[in-house]
Amino acid sequence: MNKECVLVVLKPDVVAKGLIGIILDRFSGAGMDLLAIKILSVSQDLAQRHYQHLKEQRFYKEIIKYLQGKLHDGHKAVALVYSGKNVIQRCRDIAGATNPEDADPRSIRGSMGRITTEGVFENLIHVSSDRKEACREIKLWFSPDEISGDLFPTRDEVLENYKKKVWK
Ligand code: IDP
Ligand code: MG
Repeated sequence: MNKECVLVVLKPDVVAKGLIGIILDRFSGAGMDLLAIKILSVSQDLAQRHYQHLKEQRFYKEIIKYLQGKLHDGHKAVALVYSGKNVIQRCRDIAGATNPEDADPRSIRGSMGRITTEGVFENLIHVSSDRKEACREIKLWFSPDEISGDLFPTRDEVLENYKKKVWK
């Protein structure tokens, strides 16, 4: 299979529990290229757009809160882009099944995830499901200048009256 890319998000429970290092270690040993990484507060708009296809699910409201850090003291999330051969399936294998109780016990979700008493799958990480979703999600979470290399085509846009924070 050709080279592909994937969005991985460490959800706010990872940051709250101090597990960033141990989880990134599972990926860094797997020989993939890290193209982008950032820590961010996930807005409601980003969370809703990310999970737009799950709008009808009974757990939708909870996962929107979960991704925003509202279940974990407002903690941030960490977003990453990896590229490599067959990287989507490899990252999904490292993550494990959606339900932490069904996940391989050696996977991230199987070894560190939990189901809350409210029924939320606190499964620690998001991994894109296929190439199309990976492309949509990477463009949603990152701007072109946050990613090293030319992953997708870009165009130049001149913005007038554009307000931006700069260093004092
Ligand atoms: P995935 O993250 O393994 O791709 P999706 O079906 O895309 O799974 O669901 C997105 C997220 O919604 C999951 O990671 C999990 O946090 C949550 N979720 C999925 N199914 C359930 C469920 O049956 N109960 C509670 N939460 C769920
Ligand atoms: Mg999914």
